[in-house]
Amino acid sequence: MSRLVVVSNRVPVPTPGTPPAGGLAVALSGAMKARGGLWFGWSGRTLPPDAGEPRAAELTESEGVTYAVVDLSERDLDDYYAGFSNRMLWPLFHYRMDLTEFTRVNLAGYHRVNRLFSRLLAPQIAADDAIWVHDYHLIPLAAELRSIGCKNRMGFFLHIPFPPPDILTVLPNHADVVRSLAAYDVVGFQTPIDVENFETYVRREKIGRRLPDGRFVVHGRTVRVEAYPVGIETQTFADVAAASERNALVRRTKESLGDRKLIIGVDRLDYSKGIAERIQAFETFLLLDPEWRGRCTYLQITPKSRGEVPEYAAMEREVAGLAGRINGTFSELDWTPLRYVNRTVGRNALAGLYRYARVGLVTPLRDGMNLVAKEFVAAQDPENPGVLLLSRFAGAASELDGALLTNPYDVDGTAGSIARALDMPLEERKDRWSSMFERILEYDVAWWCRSFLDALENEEAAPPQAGRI
Ligand code: ADQ
Repeated sequence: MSRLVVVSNRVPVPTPGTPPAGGLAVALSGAMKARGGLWFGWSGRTLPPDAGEPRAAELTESEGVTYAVVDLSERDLDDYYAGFSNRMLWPLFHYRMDLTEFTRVNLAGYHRVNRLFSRLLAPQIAADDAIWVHDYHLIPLAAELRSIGCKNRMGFFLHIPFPPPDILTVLPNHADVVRSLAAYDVVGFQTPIDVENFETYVRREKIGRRLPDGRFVVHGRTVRVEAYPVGIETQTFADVAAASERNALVRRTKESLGDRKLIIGVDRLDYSKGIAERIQAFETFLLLDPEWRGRCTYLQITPKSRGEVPEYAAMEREVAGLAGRINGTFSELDWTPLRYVNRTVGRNALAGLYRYARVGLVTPLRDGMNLVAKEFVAAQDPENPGVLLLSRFAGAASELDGALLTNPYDVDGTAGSIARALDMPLEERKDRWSSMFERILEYDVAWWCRSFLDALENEEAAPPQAGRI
């Protein structure tokens, strides 16, 4: 088994006193601990304006894994991260052409940082290392590494949707982006729909074909392109949720609710998550089903994110305005329908709140997978499980067949589904929940990590190389 090199925009360098990293980081660092590994990416820090380019990554060791991080300049971050990654690729890949902003300056910054990463990573790579690159910030990395002679096996996983060709081709440099994907040996998407979109693009643009064994030839390179749906640490999360009765925050929240049913939503403040539409659906539900007023409380836990991108500030105002309107309209002296909380909550408390909730609202307008949906299912009490109301446009919908599926653009329909979820009899709740739980127990984050790495391992190794590159 070769050593594993993971590359991602941010690197979860373990530091004493900080809370443990999420499931993905645990799975990836677990794989690296087993075989030796290096995790490379941005440090999260900015370089002082007069510092020039970093000449080497900063290394730290922990439990057999080396963490190599690079500081980036303000300008690089503006162009590569806030600019091309988060104002072009993120909205476009989430079908939001209206929110994209394409500039040559941002695109140049995107390539500049990918090139910088390749130059700083290359000296750390040994000839037989397997390299696994994560997400849309780093699509060109393999091509950059190959351009300086790196012949290692390289895999790429896209955590967000891969859009259909009519949307992808809105990107002026779409041809380059797909050519860059073809520099990898394995490309992983979240769902079969993403693979289908890739296949349609390849066929329409006449740049390759699918082989009988399922792999693709694109621009003359053979690439395995498959769906590897991301999972969570299902059993661990279920255990944490079951033990959460003792958690002080969960206890206090339960007490404050009395015998009202809890409806919960947990998302980063991001326009892809459909938070505004969801709050509107809750408002419609209160209008159409007045008997539920005073008998349920909707808790929306939403930490702010990407404040440096203007669209996020606009959305923050919109959601806060909606939340205020609902509470102004429907609140009683002793009841507030919506608790809107802009903060993160620790894993234990989160697991306990999911478990206590009767309904989980996961209604993104578009989502690569959505781990909250899986966490909600994992956390339920098998004897009295809650109902997952899930957008058909979340990647998770292709796996979680026991959810109540909803179209988040259909506000009235979603309002009706909230009522249906609250009224659902216990037997139906149990049936729906158990099929979902079985699925996520088998296809957990360890399965995801293992199956991607097996595919990468089994791809024909590039011709051997002497020494380091
Ligand atoms: P995200 O868009 O960040 O991930 P998601 O999959 O839902 O979305 O993961 C969010 C994580 O953050 C969950 O583990 C959740 O528990 C946690 N979280 C959210 N709000 C929180 C809060 N208030 N307090 C504490 N924790 C909170 C991207 C893609 C997804 C894909 C993942 C993984 O957009 O589609 O599922 O990567 O591939």
